[in-house]
Amino acid sequence: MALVRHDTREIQFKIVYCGPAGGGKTTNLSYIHRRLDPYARGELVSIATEQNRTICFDFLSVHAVEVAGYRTRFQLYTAPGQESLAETRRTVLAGADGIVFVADSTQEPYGENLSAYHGYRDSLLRNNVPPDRIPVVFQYNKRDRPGVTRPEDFDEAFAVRGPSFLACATSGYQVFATLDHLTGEVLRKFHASLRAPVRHTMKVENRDEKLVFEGVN
Ligand SMILES: Nc1nc2c(ncn2[C@@H]2O[C@H](COP(=O)(O)OP(=O)(O)OP(=O)(O)O)[C@@H](O)[C@H]2O)c(=O)[nH]1
Ligand SMILES: [Mg+2]
Repeated sequence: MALVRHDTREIQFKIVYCGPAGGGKTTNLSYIHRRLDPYARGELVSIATEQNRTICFDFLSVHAVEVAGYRTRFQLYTAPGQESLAETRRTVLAGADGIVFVADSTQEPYGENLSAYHGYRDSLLRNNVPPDRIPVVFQYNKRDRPGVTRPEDFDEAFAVRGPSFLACATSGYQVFATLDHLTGEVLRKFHASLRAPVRHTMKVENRDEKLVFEGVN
């Protein structure tokens, strides 16, 4: 749920990256952190084991342009993918405004990918949030690997209605495109709730790939 702070004139949105363990959620956030100028983001906080498996969450705050005189900030989290961490996942998902679902293209669609899909939806339900009310974008990651799952098979398994993104998080391919799409959906939903018109585009500038929103009114 968007947090509007009238004292600091700031609107915060929470985005949670979900998906199977080892699918590339942390790698998405690391890339975003690496490519954004420090003025446009905070530090990347990761709570992980020595093997870099997320045991609690990763967190990165990203600044965007003003909306109606308010600064906007996207708080990016990853929820841990490991099966045993369902309770932690539910806590991380509390108050989410949008979901990036990172599927592992080296795995078949109906195994761990599908159980991770049901896992995040169950967690939302247990937080009393109908999963279909929250904007979600699907990213099929690790497309650089051989013998990957066909996108159509993922689309069918997850009953995807909107666009899905074929990505390689290690090189950054489609990482910002995925986030751009979701933040657009989140802002549109927020403005619809205010009943105000909005035109949104997120511009990836030059090679620095700064996160900038344009034309939001
Ligand atoms: N080849 C390839 N490897 C990737 C890609 N994205 C991530 N990886 C690798 O996959 C492994 C797991 O990535 P993570 O980002 O830690 O996965 P995660 O989803 O955060 O996993 P959990 O924290 O356990 O839920 C790492 O060794 C990454 O370098 C990709 O696009 N291509
Ligand atoms: Mg991780």
